[in-house]
Amino acid sequence: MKKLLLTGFEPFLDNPINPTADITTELDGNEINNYQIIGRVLSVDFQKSGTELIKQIEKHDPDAVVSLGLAAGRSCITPERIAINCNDGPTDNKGHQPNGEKIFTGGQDGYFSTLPIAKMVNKLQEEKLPAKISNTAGAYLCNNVMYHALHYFKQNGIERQAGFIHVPASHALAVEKNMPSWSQEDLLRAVKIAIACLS
Ligand code: PCA
Repeated sequence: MKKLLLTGFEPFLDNPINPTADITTELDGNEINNYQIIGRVLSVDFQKSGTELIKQIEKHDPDAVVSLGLAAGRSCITPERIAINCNDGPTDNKGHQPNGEKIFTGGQDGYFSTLPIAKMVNKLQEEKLPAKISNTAGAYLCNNVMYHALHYFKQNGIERQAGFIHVPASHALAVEKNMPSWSQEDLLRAVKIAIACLS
């Protein structure tokens, strides 16, 4: 049995719910596609999130790492193509305001996802779930943890499937915010389909 580290995030900014935390918690301990899932919820904290992820990678030595995050306002499931060496965006949950600084001084500018992102999109569409590849994960914590994982594997000469998938708001989150939303059940189904695409 292979191991998959699946991460989500705690709520942040004006989002009192983060559907990725529930997906991750729900799938923890499940088996999909011959992967034993280790589900963990990460902080939204520029000082901590990346380190939390790397600690879990070092602890479990997973065969694949799939990180999930909320992209409030997006209408599709969006596997991310690239992570960039930059922290920017609004204040995090600890009040830290990034200002375009590098995540790792001397780190390469970007890393491409090593997840089968095209296969994931095709499979989701086949299952009638809207999906498309995203060419930017932004520069906030989602980009930050994606960069951390890919940088870690590259620095250590390890070839692993690793990357990030942004998901839309759940109905529970969107109900007062006038934004596109999915049922939590469909979000969960989409993540299971994406996991089934891992080799
Ligand atoms: N989404 C944010 C950070 C946490 C989350 O779920 C992002 O897109 O960077």
